[in-house]
Amino acid sequence: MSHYKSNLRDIEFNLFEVLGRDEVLGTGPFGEVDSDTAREILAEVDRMAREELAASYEDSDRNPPVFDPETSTAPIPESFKKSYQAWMDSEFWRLQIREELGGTPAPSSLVWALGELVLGSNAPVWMYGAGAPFAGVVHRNGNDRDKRIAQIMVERQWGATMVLTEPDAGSDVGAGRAKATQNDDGSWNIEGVKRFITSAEHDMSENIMHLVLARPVGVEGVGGPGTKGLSLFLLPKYHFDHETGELTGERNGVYVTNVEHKMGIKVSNTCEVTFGEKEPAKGWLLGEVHNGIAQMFQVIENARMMVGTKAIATLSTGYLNALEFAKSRQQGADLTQSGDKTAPRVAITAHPDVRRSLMVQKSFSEAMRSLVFYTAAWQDKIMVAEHEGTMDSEETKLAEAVNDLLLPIVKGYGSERSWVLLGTESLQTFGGSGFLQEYPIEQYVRDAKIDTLYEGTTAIQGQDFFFRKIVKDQGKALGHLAAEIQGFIDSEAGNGRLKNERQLLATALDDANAMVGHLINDLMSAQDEIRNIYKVGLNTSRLLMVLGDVVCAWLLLRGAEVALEKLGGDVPAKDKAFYEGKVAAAQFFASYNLPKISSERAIAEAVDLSLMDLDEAAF
Ligand code: ST9
Ligand code: FAD
Repeated sequence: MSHYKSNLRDIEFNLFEVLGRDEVLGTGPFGEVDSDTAREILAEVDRMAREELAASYEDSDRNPPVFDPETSTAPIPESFKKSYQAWMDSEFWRLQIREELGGTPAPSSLVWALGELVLGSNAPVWMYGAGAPFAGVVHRNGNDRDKRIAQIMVERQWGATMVLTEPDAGSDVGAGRAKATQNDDGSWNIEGVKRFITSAEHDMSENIMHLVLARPVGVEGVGGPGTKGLSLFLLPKYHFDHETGELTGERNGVYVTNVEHKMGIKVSNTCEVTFGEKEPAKGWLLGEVHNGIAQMFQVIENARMMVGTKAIATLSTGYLNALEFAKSRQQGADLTQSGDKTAPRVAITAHPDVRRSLMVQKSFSEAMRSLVFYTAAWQDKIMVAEHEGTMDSEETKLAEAVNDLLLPIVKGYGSERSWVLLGTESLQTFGGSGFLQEYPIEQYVRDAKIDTLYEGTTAIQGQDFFFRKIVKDQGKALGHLAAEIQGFIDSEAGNGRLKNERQLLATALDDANAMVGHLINDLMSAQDEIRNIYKVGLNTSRLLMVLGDVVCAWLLLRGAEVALEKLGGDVPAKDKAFYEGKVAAAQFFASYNLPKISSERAIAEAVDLSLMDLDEAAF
């Protein structure tokens, strides 16, 4: 039986009933993927996720790859290879890339819907299979040489990696010391050690292309301190003919020198990579321009979306597993009959606290699914604009800014809420059984923890959210989002049925706006008293979580509005239960979470410098 329980009905509800993706499917850049095709693809990937992709989830955790220092290899277990091959053979990964690279462009919203299914069933399949979208970044930023390399990467289905982190440069990427020296033929030699590099070694493709950040030396005007002094180099594991793609048989001096032993996602090789120790590690400067951090952020933005989607997908399957267990587990009598020792035993779904827990799981997983698809719908706009050549329009700039604003919520809020709830609610629903390896939940908890760490920890997401996405943007994207939420509050949405919830949302939005104002005041006051910036730093993660709650509540309530409209007409019994569930989840989420935001505001406003004044010895 599959560990993975998908929620295709809710995915389709978001895509088609709430976000109206029929409008973009089959049009403009997405001419080849119309709504019917999209539904067929979703159905097939849903099946594949539950069957072939999920099949190796447990085995590849219990029998993970083992690093052999003699050969610098870490072969992937056969069970996982089959899942990976099923995904690659399906060719659906081509929906992520442009036609010049052999792709069939599909809207981002559809891609992340497929992403949810793959990431929820076996996330490393998606990660190992990301060579083609990596090639997309090479193609977009490359010169003619690089564009051909990108084509080869796709044609030959090579793996790819993003190589930023070093032992002393994690969150602080700009502290990286790996250096690049130019050769006479224009290529570069890289020297240094990188740490924690995903997919840097495996035996599922003939070659692996590493996208490496390193600091050029000896060239005037480049290679300065910090992230801006980093350039992006393409380094293959094996050298190849740049025209035909054939491997020359010559090994490049990029070697994996260790594979980490991890808490979760064990089949995803996390590697130490040493450059230029045995033989020169030779690479090429992407696009022949020194613009490494900006180029790498094109990868990072996609990967942050991926991490948030992975976390949320895991919470969703965690919830559905917990729900199935709860329906069949009999324990105790109904609370109304607790005085009667002979009363019949009931399924635990009858107990109020279990119901509360199940609805917490349902409402958060559905809210955050809406968050992913809503964000992706903004990405659809950007793709359409690229196709139409309207990237400079005000509308597109707004779409880019709103997408940027939402990304740290998807990644930071999505991963924090998912990882915590998987432990405190999904696993808890199973009682002691949840602690056992007989059920998938303990692996979910282990596999989801990483989502709050890589691609920028939650602290980094909070800072990115406030300093870059709100302050640097001068509040434009946030203002737009707040106006959309206000419009919903002021509407008659829900025909009286959502009045109370719209009121709760109004108070929460006021509190969130006040918090933003408070942080901005603290930031301004730092111009006179620099230590006041600490007050901002004490509140950025809090602000991220608060805005996450507000946006999620709003998105669930929008879904509830649609569900209520449907319930007003003729609906089949199965759909009736689904729509009633949508309304219940939205109402629960609003009443369970939104009132807490006033307290968060009070806490934020009360923050002072006492914590920063405290001697470290007192901790
Ligand atoms: C990692 C990988 O953890 C984990 C999983 C791997 C799985 C791989 C497979 C799947 C991936 C699939 C991807 C396929 C690709 C598909 C693409 C398809 C389209 N947004 O604020 P400043 C830039 S990897 C955009 O001064 P500091 C910007 O250029 C390791 N750009 O920062 C900016 O210049 P300007 C992940 C941004 O103080 C410049 O950076 N590691 C953004 O110098 C400097 O900005 C991390 O994530 C942004 N949000 O450096 C590190 N932010 O301002 C986390 C910055 O002129 N640490 N830029 O525009 C940070 O993010 C730090 O805040 C820092 C600070 C390093 C940026
Ligand atoms: P540190 O940066 O040392 O952070 C330690 C703690 O301090 C964290 O809680 C952090 O939030 C906090 N902190 C640090 N700086 C600040 C600050 N300025 N303000 C507030 N708090 C701060 N990297 C790659 O380049 N490529 C990969 O493919 C890749 N894959 C990975 C896979 C796995 C399984 C893991 C574990 C890591 C991977 N990484 C990868 C690295 C990952 O991105 C880093 O681990 C992450 O960015 C954090 O860096 P760090 O571990 O050095 O922690």
